[in-house]
Amino acid sequence: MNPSITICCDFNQFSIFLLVIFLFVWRKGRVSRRGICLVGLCESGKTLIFSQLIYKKAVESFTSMKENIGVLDIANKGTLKLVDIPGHERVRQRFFDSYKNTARGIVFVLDSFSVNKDIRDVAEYLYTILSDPVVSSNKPQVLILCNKQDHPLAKGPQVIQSVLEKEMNVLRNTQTNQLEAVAEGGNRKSFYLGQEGKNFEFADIRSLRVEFAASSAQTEDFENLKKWLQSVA
Ligand SMILES: Nc1nc2c(ncn2[C@@H]2O[C@H](COP(=O)(O)OP(=O)(O)OP(=O)(O)O)[C@@H](O)[C@H]2O)c(=O)[nH]1
Ligand SMILES: [Mg+2]
Repeated sequence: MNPSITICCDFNQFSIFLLVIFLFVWRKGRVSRRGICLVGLCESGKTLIFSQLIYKKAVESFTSMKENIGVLDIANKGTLKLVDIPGHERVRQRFFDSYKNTARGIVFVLDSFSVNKDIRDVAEYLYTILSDPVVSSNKPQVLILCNKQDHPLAKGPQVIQSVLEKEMNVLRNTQTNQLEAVAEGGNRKSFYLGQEGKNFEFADIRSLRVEFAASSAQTEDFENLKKWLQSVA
């Protein structure tokens, strides 16, 4: 046989071998990630959601300063590890850094009544999470949970999505301008959330699937959240 053909075959077999190894390691990493991180500003309702889902009852909660961890049984899909991350600005990044690598999903909880007032803080925290290098690399599914829907003046998920997209757009422009000013020789930092040349939309974040849903921890309305958990598990 022609030696060059032999080398070519060996090379092809070696590439397939590498691809199989890569797929195996990638799938194993994804399968072994069973965490669901509950994140969001203080008072958005994370701990009440956590206690309703894990203990099936409301426990009186105060501003959390440490995480809560519990196990969720998902029908026919095994278990997920639910982690309630405190929303306090001083500690939330530290706790998120400890659990983000294990996240199969991230539930970003917001208060649908106070969202307009807090829109800058909500958008900043969400932006930090979505542009986190570990998040963009592991690609957990993301649910933006519009909680406190029982409040008579609560905004619905569609309205919240559009307000949040506008705010994220402003934030992205500010951050991009800052990066351009700081970068040496005008070199832009490569990471960009969404699509360049158009206004920010969640659907344009190619590496992440971001969905919106409504809930009320007060009235135990978790229908959408439970459907999402079932699909993620
Ligand atoms: N009306 C209403 N109140 C809610 C709902 N969810 C939570 N709350 C109330 O909002 C307050 C804050 O809820 P927590 O669950 O402690 O908020 P948290 O997100 O854990 O806050 P941090 O621990 O500070 O990050 C509590 O008084 C809850 O009872 C809801 O769906 N509807
Ligand atoms: Mg809490």
